[in-house]
Amino acid sequence: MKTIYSAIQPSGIMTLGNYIGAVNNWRNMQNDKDNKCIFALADLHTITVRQNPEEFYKNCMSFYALFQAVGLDAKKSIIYLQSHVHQHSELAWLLNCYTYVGEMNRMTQFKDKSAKHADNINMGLMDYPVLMAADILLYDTDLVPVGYDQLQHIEITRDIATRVNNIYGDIFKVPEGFTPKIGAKITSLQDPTSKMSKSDPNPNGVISCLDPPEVIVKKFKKAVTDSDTTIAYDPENKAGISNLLGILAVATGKTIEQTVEDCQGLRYGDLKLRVADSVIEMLRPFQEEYRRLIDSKDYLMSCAKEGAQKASEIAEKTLKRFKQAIGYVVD
Ligand code: AQP
Repeated sequence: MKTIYSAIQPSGIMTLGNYIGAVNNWRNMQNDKDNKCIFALADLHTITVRQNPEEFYKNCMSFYALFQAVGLDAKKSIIYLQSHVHQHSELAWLLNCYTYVGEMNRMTQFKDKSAKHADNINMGLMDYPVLMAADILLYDTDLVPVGYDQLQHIEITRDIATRVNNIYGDIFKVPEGFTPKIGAKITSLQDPTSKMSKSDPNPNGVISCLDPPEVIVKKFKKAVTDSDTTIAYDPENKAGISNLLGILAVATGKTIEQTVEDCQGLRYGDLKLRVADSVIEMLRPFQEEYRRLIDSKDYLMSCAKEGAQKASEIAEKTLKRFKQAIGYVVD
């Protein structure tokens, strides 16, 4: 049995990038009976960027409903809010003492986010990967499904775990990262060289999973492509078209090769409409289920509470093991 762990920040509305690069794969992994899956809302990570309290609360509830709407099932997987399981913060503190400032300074996301939020380069922003290492290591995780952007954080998690194990013996399982074949980097529709992000200030670059069909069509119609007319998958030289083909492949469940073949002879404008229609179809059942769930606050809260209890039982065992090894007086 493999333990799969992943998390997502409720830092806005779930994007098509999060859907394709993360939660859609999580659901597939959950449905493999050889996997034990644990999925979290990384709400402690989210405040590394300042949040408006009302919006933050709404986003947390919305993301928890989105998890269920996508098919993550509280009966099959553990699904919880990170802030409900105090062991994450405690292990992050301990791991801080086994992590070097130089390592954190080199993290690409820290550099990017420091540039984006120059007025709020807080310690949490720098410490983000250590909290992420704590998330993963608490559950003796084998595999962490992530997009390309998070692979560096998996590497540092492995480094920290190995460092601790070299000092104290077998404390942590050293996890592997896992990226999907297609969709590990869905890019902005307005800047196809950068990742589609929840916090992108340009709304036309981002498809929100809750966008209504007419908005999805409008955004795809405006997608930046190139001045060529050939339909080919070549992320380096034809980033915009390749992004559209990747999205279409996932939305239709076909391979990239098959998708490219199917689209030969289409004009760019027609390709954009085809992608929009497929995305609308892919998201339709998910959006309907979301609308059904979002008003069932008591139900969502009871699932979240149950998830946190299950997570906490596992997390406590790992934390205790590590504290004992360090020499803490543990009851
Ligand atoms: N564009 C993307 N393509 C593929 N995968 C993506 N992921 C995020 N964007 C894309 C994957 O989604 C998971 C959760 O990400 P996150 O919300 O925890 O953090 P993030 O990567 O910082 O996401 P955003 O949308 O860019 O958030 P903001 O704008 O708040 O920083 C991860 O597995 C990630 O790889």
